Amino acid sequence: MSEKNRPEAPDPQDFLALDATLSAEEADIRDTVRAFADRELRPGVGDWFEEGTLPDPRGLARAFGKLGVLGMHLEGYGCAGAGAVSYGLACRELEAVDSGLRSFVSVQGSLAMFAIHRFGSEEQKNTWLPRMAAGEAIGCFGLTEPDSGSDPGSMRTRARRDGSDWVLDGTKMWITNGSVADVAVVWAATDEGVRGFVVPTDTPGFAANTVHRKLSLRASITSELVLEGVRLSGDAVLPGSSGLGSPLSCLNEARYGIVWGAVGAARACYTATLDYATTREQFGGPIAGFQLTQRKLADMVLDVNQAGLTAMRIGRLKEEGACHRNHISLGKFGNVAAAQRVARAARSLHGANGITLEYPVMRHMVNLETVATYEGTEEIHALSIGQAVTGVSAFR
Ligand code: TGC
Ligand code: FAD
Repeated sequence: MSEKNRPEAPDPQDFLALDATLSAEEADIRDTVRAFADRELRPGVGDWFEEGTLPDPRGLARAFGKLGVLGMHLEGYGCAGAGAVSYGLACRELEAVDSGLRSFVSVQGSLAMFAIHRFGSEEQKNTWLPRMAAGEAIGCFGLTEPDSGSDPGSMRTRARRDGSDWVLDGTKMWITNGSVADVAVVWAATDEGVRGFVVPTDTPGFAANTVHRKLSLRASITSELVLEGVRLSGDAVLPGSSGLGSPLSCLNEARYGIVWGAVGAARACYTATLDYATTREQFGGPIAGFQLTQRKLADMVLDVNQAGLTAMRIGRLKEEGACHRNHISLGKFGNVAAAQRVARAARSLHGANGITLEYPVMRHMVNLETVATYEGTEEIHALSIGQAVTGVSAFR
């Protein structure tokens, strides 16, 4: 067998040469999103995190819209119709800057837009999707409640019929972009089971309150949604939605983005550490020269590359139409844990500098606490995998 393609040494930034398997179009999307992230996001993100907000969410939405990443994996209605790996690469490059920025794109495209695209009427799709794809309208996705997180089936938000109208009452909690959204996709219990509703946020009775004092995902807006007698016309319901499986199928899309995003956060921490360890000197030489440091770097390389392989495999399965939701659970479960290990090691190798916002590592480390919690906690995905391999549910 010819070895003419054998490199002198593996590329420290892509040890398993995974990106060499990308098509030209996928590599182009990666480069375009990476260049945008370096130019438009990276310079400001430390300040946004410190301030605990996104200073210009509407400008950011429009910039993401122009870049073409909002609902980029959806077909029609102004969406790019990109492949699963291309969408994953966009998530990876955005989360290499900050999990909160990938979240912005995930919630808009994989949750709010996906729900309308999958379950909406033609009128709902035409009204909202082109504007959301362009970043002219911001969407949010309200499933979680103060007392219903991992167990969304216990939700108390209720939609009742009143003549031809629907009336919604309840509270949603921890809703990304809730207080800057133009439209909320709200999931509510009805006499026919759980259904989704398209709620313009200027509807009387709808209010959103921003959650303050977060110690994680600070470059992201998180809100409580309060619905008090929110009266909607009969056509506000997502006609295709039926039962808890409907919102859960949207989660698969966003979880898939996290599978890739976690690789980006891990890679960013590893890259920063490699740079730091080769330049920081103690005991007369670079700390990269110590055996204990090299062990940590080797563990990071392993985690980043194994997570990358997992993401790529799940992406290709998705493109083949062969991806099961438990494949995504495995990816979310494994890749977020891998990113957390990398971020913690990265923080320790940065010493005191590692606790500041001058370096990205602790910001990623604390963001990953949210990433491990939302879209199904580590325990929920472990139980999903356990159920898949044993056939026994241990949720209750
Ligand atoms: P269970 O009886 O198992 O299921 C009810 C129905 O749903 C179906 N189903 C799914 N369908 C599609 N995709 C999935 N992932 C599905 N999981 C279940 C299931 O087949 C069943 O269908 P049917 O036809 O038989 O009725 O429901 P359960 O009450 O036992 O709960 C199962 C569990 C725990 C796995 C589920 O509730 C769960 O995933 N909990 C975690 C909740 C969660 O992830 N919330 C995320 C909220 S959104 C968010 O966090 C956004 S963060 C922002 C960002 O992404 O950046
Ligand atoms: P709980 O469900 O109360 O869980 C607490 C602990 O109990 C966890 O460790 C959990 O794993 C464990 N646990 C629960 N059940 C079991 C079990 N059966 N077996 C073993 N352990 C169990 N939601 C939205 O709908 N839309 C959004 O846009 C959104 N954005 C978010 C943004 C941020 C910054 C955060 C932090 C959360 C967001 N969420 C959003 C909510 C998120 O999905 C929930 O926080 C998550 O599903 C967990 O729910 P919980 O916080 O109520 O924890």
